[in-house]
Amino acid sequence: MLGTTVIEYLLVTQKNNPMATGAFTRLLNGIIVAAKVIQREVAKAGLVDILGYAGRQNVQGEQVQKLDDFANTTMINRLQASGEACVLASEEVADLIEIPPKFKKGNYAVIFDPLDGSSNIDVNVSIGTIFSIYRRVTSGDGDGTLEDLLQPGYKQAAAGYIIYGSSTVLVLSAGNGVHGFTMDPSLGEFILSNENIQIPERGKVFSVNEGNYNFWDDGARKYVDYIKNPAADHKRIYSGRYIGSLVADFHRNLLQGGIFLYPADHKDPRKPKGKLRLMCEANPMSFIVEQAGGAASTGDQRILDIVPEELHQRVPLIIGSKKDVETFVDFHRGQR
Ligand code: AHM
Ligand code: MG
Repeated sequence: MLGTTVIEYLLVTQKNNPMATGAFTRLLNGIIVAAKVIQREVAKAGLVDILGYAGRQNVQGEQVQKLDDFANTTMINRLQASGEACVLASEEVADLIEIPPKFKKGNYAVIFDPLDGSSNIDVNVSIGTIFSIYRRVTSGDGDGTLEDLLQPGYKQAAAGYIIYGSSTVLVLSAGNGVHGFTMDPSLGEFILSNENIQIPERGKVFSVNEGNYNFWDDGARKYVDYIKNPAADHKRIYSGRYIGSLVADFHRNLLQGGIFLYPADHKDPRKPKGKLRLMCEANPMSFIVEQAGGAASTGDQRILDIVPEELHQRVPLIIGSKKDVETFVDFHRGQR
């Protein structure tokens, strides 16, 4: 029997919401269509040498775009055309992105990372699209502003990601749990596959770039030493699993339990707060993990409480099973 498609699921779950007007579903549909288009191109990525190099012409005489540029343009075009967004922002674009006058402006502000982990494309490792959705806070039905985007993460109306892996999976939360939908390639539809995902309270996996060990603060170093010490009081043997692609590392830990860390390091003085971006990476993942019963922290503060100051600010990210994140925080505060 054919399962429930993501749009059917959204329509059913919103049926009892008196505020539901279909606007959110139309916005989400824009992202879903973009994801299908990006997925199709990702699947062909290895053929780029045959079909043509980025920035050159392919055999049909068309200009070949780099895959991350293509993903960015696709997300922008579909969201602008949805008629439900008032302003957009992307990891790939320095300033906010307006909605052209020919399109209706809606009540949502969306910020996204069109193709996260794109340095992994050439080696066939899973990559993903991450998105974060806010309700507009400026009044009227004109252009949205930075104010609509720079809201703390706990105010997100919804967040999600699409992982282009051995299958393509959409993971979504609109504040009522976390649900996974797997693409059936023969239908081109995302079908409900993981309803109400709950992350285990404690995991057995830690995901971190240990190459940065000598650049971390004491707390992060001591935590990683502790987790690797079989004689420590956790009485577990943790496995190290680091793909180096946030969506892939996060997705595995969400389903199986574990902790992902990108702590602050002093490797690059221009990035004193680690590598990952608050608005388009940390916030959406933190919204999802909390909805699944997990936690996300900088070590000092809950990620979702941070009041953003700029679109592209970076933040240390410690995210995953609740008890594992709590233990990290204890080490970070010098309480262990
Ligand atoms: P990107 O947005 O430039 O692709 O960088 C983000 C990626 C994440 O997917 C991943 O968690 C991280 O960078 C890995 O960084 P590192 O190679 O420093 O371990
Ligand atoms: Mg990214």
